[in-house]
This record gives sequence, structure tokens and C-alpha cells, in this order.
Amino acid sequence: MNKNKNLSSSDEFLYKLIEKEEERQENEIELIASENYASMAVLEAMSSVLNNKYSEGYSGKRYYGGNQIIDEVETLAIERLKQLFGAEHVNVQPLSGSPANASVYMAFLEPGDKVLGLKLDHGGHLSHGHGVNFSGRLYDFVQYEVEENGFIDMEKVREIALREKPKMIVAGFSAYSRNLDWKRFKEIADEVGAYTFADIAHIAGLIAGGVLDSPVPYFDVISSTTHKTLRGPRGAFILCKEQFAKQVDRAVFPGMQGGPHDHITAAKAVAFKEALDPEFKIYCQQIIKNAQKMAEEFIKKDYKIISGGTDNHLMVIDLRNKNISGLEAEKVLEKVGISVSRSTIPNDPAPPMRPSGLRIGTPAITTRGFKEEEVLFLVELIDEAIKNKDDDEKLEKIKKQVQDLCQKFPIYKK
Ligand code: DSN
Repeated sequence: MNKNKNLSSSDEFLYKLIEKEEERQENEIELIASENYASMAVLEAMSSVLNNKYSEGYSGKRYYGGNQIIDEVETLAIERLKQLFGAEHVNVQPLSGSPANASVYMAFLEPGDKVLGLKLDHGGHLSHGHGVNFSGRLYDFVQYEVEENGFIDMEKVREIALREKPKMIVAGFSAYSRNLDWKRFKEIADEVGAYTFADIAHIAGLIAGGVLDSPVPYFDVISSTTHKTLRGPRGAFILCKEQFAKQVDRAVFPGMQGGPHDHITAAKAVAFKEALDPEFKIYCQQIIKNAQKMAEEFIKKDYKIISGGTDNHLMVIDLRNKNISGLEAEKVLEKVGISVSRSTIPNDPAPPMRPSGLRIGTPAITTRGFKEEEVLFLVELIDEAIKNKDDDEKLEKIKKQVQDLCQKFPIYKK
């Protein structure tokens, strides 16, 4: 896949590292819920000469000359993104998820304002108010949680909202496998006069593909990354109602960021075009079918899935009945060529570096063509690896099976 002939002669060492990583991706199975394989078209746009330009400002109002073509690129990305989500206003400049969220807070809040967000170890995100993150340090976050059954109870969210009267309610997650009730969040926010902010980083593709409900009709503002289920370049965007357009744009630039990354904006435009293709809907349907089959199969093998299943692309497994920590499981699976991320479980008794769970997701394996049959085999391999965590010979055999499976489903080496 790698056609970097200039790089290979100017910096052979780095070129070889990229080649090695390409081999790793081809020969290993990717189950990290936030990762995916961007198309060659997306990768090509990212490595274009658009990298060379500075273009602070917005189309037609830049602080540097020579931006006529960049204006066209950004406008194209904007129009495609609007069409993809049916959004009134969009900003395609945010560099990544956390800066996008920082811009949203800056657009709607003053430091010290009260905000409601899902707790990190209950599936939320650092930027939804964790104490070590800018969000928790700059704003007065109150956190809601999932219940014993692994679901968010909207009545509890309402109780906290009525008691705390936040200025903003954040709905979104990085490790929650159930649908969010956008309409109910909006009703609660209206009761207390709060802004509604949805962080759809994990599920943007599934929403764009029409397989999950969209917050767009209800929410004031929405942020997302572009590289997860949406399968684009690493980056982000913000959608909002027209009435908030000016304050959102001003928060992104000059509030949070300087020059946008125009090569990434171009790659976003490519990814949005791909997501508008009817094929993308079929891909999204398969992501969910694969995740549901996987959860079902893990449950048959006596694994505990938080909330008992999944409505989206991911699941969190509570490993406490399997006599292995999330960290150990991550390491054992790494040995056989399967990438997963350890995860806290709600109210985890173990520390975050050695938590009790694993988070697993199906966007990447679905991109490479896995269907239910391969998913069943994969669960078998994961279970075998966990059971034989101390048997290097057995692990070596599983690694070979992983490689054989990968070779049947090439990513770029088609
Ligand atoms: N790192 C992303 C994830 O894995 O969910 C969130 O920022």
C-alpha cells in the first residue's frame, strides 16, 4: 500500500517503521472500539500539499492571502457534513475531540459554570468533567452514572438536573453500549433551562449511516471526532443550531485554535462523501450485527457484559469472574495479535491502570470484511487466549490462527 518512494530514499529508517506498522495492521486484529481503517482516498488527501497552507479564519474571511482554493475545500467539507447530519450549522476546523469539546464549553459557558456529564468510569470521557482534565478544572462538573444494570436511568439524570440546575447537560460516552434517549435529555434540559451538548465521537458514523438515532433535531450543539465509526482522518467537527453559529465559530477560532489543518479538512470532505454513499449504511448495519453477535457469544461463554448486551459498536466486559484483570487480558491478547483496550467497569474496585474490564468494538474488523462467522471464531480465539494466558505454546498457535484469518481479509493489500 505504501507508495512513499521519496520517504524511502530520504528517511529509510522512518519509512521502514511505517512499513512495519502497515504489516502489523494487516496481520493483527483491531478491536479497539475507537479505531478504524481510513480509505486510501482519505489517506491520500491527508498527505497532500494542502498541508502547506495557513488559513486562520473562515471561507472568504481569512487572515492570510492565497486561500481561494482552501476556501473551496473547506466549503465542500461543510456542505457534505451538513448533508450527512441534516445540521443547520457546522464547523469542520476542530483538530480533535478534546479541543472540539473545549471549544463547545468556551462557546456556551463561563469558567465555574455548572455542567452535568457522565462519569468517566461509568462510560463517559475525560473531557466530560474529570478532575484531571481541563473540563473538570475549569467548570463545575456534576456527574451522573449508570445504574447497577449498566443503563443510564433518565429519571436519576432528571433528579440531579433539578437539584443542581446545570447550565449545560452533556450526553455522550466513550464506553457505553446502549442507546441514548436524546429527546429525554432535551426535555430535562428544558425543565432547568440548560443547554444540550451531545458528544457523538464514538457513534457519529452509526448516526450518519442512519442506524442509530440522531441528536441533531433536539440538541443545541454536537461534537464528534472523524476517525472512529466515521472512518475519516484524525480530527473533529462541531454541529449546532443556526442561532449558536457565531459563538461556536468564534470559540473554535480565535478562541481555541489557530490555523486549521487544511489537508485534514480535505480528508474529512472525502470521508463525508464516503459516508453519504448508500454502501456506508450497509457497513454500519454490519458493525452493529457483529457487535451484537459478539456480545451474545461472549455471554454464552460466561463472560459478563455490562448492561447485558449492546445497541451500538462496542461492549465492556467485566472480567472479574475470569480471574484476569483488564490489563492482563489486554497484554495476553496483544501477544496473539488482537488489540483491545482495558477499561474500568462502573464503580470499579480496581485502579484505572489495572481495571476490571475490557472494551471491545467492531468498527475496524467490519471495515476489513468480518461478518458473524468470523466474529464467532474470534470470540473463540479470545476465550482460548484468556484461558491459556500462561501457556506460550498455545498462545503462539492462536497467533498463527489470527494471522491466517487476517490474510483472508486484507485491509490495504487488496
Ligand atoms: N481515546 C478515545 C477512545 O478510545 O474512546 C476517546 O478519546
